[in-house]
Amino acid sequence: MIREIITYPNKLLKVKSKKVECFDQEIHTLLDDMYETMISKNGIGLASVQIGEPLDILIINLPNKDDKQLKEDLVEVINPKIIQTKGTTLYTEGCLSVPEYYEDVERAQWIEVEYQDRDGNLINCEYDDLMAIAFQHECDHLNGELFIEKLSYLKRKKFEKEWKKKIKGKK
Ligand code: Y12
Ligand code: CO
Repeated sequence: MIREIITYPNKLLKVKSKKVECFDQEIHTLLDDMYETMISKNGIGLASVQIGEPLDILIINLPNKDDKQLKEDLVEVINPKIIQTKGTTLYTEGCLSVPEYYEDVERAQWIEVEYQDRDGNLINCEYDDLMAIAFQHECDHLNGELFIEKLSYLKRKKFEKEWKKKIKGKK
């Protein structure tokens, strides 16, 4: 089922997500809903809190070398931990909860992570470049943080002014 995506400045986006303890059908349905919702909005990453479920769950589905976004490349991540990071990289990020806004953010270029899959199996792996960026962006959601919080003071001020104007125009 396609669910509604919560957008900034909804306070739920600031909530710290909770650890998943039970890997049951409810979690599987939530993961399926997240995938359908993300694809329906042309997204490549989504955290469950963005559809109103503050749980430690995120999904990432990057396009492949042929620019095709295949479901077989979908990564479902539950209870993630970033264990180690290396280097830095700059990327112009976007977020389905902050639609039509993109800005450069600096993050680690390489990460070692640990998480569980939909059946509770423990996974340990390493990611770099876009996958590492997406993973860090989505983990921030689980901590109640958005990429706009990483902007400089002046960029954030400009964003807030533009965003208020945009929201007002939609009322
Ligand atoms: C690198 C950086 C950040 C991420 C996090 C995941 N971000 C997204 O999936 C962003 C998607 C997005 C899609 C949009 O298109 C539509 O909504 C149709 C979009 O444009 C508009 O809102 C008009 C903005 C963001 C992963 C990797
Ligand atoms: Co986001």
